[in-house]
Amino acid sequence: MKTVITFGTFDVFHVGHVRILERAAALGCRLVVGVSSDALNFSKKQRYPIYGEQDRLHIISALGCVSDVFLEQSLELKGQYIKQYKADILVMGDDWQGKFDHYSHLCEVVYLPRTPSISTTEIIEVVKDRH
Ligand code: C2G
Repeated sequence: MKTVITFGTFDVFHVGHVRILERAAALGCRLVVGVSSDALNFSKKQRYPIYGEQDRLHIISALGCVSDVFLEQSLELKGQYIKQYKADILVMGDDWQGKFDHYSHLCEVVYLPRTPSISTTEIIEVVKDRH
């Protein structure tokens, strides 16, 4: 009866995103997803996502493997979100390997391998090159 939590921007939703969500969901019985807000993205990457936060929330909440979604307003609030949603496991892709180990006093922290050869940044570059 474990609750799993994960975080991400999930901009220009692709198969790498769906695969990590499916694998995260398989670790428990309930998957909660924190979707990074537009403002959080701007502060991290100095650009806004292609899809706005309401559309990204809508896409993630429509997935069968996802039980609950919320907007992640700050990277520093992860501990609070873990407690609020009573998460037993925090899942992130291994591009974040080691970065969230300090939450291991609150829940188990698991890094899953990223799906190779696909990323939002590469998709944006391919689309740009075609124009
Ligand atoms: N991912 C993956 N395989 C890919 C691309 C992404 O498994 N080919 C995973 C990432 O490792 C991450 C999740 O999909 O766990 C979401 O990826 P991003 O949208 O790029 O998330 P990011 O901007 O890194 O935001 O609080 C942390 C941030 O919100 C994470």
